[in-house]
Amino acid sequence: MKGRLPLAPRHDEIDGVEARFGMPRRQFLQFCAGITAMLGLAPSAAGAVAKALLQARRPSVIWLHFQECTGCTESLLRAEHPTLEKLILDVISLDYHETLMAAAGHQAEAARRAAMAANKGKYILVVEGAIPTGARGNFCKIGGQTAIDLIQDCAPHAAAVVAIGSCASWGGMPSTAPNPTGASSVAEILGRPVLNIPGCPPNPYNFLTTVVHYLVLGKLPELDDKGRPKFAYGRLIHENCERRAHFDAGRFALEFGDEGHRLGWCLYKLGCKGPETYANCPSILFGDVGCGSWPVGAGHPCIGCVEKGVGFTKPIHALAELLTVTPPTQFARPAEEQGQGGTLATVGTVAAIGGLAIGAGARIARNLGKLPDEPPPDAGEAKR
Ligand code: FSX
Ligand code: SF4
Ligand code: F3S
Repeated sequence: MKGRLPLAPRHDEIDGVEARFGMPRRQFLQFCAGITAMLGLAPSAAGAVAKALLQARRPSVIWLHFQECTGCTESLLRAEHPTLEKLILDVISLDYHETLMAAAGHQAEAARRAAMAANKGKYILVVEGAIPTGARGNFCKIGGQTAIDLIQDCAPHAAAVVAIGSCASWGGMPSTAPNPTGASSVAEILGRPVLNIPGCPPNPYNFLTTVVHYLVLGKLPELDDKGRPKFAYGRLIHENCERRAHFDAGRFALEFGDEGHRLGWCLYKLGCKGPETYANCPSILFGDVGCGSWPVGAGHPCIGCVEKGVGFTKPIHALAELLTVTPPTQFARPAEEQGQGGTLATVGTVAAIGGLAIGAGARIARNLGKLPDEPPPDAGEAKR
């Protein structure tokens, strides 16, 4: 089905949806409409999304760890809905992950080889962490193989290679000057582009939405010239920031704790790298705790952790390059309550992944119920 949307499901295919996903058929179709919007598809593609989710392929995923802090995995584990466990059980088959698997030593290595052999050409290879190239790669060895050898073993037979986190995407923190280990990105080791999901750590929903795109459309999302999904890294943080109106009005915090800082003014003069960093942090937020849960929202300048040449490269309090000075035509609201546990966007992703996930049904339905063309929530919903 690569590149082509499947047809909408037949009535009899949807009939079992309540038993399978624990939600009425109408809610399921609402979920699919939300997912379709998240993926940037035309509303008419919602039927195709429904069909793809019902078919529920579970691609094998092999997840390698190298030079990093395991924050990428931790951020997925802290994604409240769905939890990584649900992601594993419902949508992907996580066949090798050193942090999470029970197996160890030779058993673990055997599990990786078995998964690769059984899913040759079909598995998704996810790499977390940079790859040390100094000392002939000997700074990082797992099961007797260097990180370089492991990547070169696993990548050729993968359907897709995903570099998760800034370390794997472009070297990240381990590559900070003077980069004593020669920390390099996955793309540099393979000598070809891969799909990058940078961030230190990356927002878990950007990974989850990428997986959903792959499941629904049978291909990876459209990428920018740095290999990043455009749905997540297509706009400057500065264009979506809730403090942008202060920037344009010339109202800046000049010191941590000064009046401007306490009043929530722009952090540009404290070194905020939002004007030269492309990411959706202000839109999808972190940790599912609602309004303000992103670095700038918490009062700290963005350090450009996702952006090669900015994060871990420029001094944190150096002024950012202004890639655009044109004010946006619409400003983000200075503060926006996001409801209990996530934006509509994140909820759309939740629907996509775990449609599926126990307990997500009511929450997603409630949020989709806020769409303008939906009927008002019933009394039971309104009380929640
Ligand atoms: Fe850590 Fe991942 Fe940063 Fe790197 O995230 S959060 S050091 S991007 O590879 O574990
Ligand atoms: Fe927001 Fe930073 Fe831009 Fe100021 S400089 S508007 S704090 S992104
Ligand atoms: Fe990183 Fe800046 Fe987003 S520091 S998490 S890119 S706001």
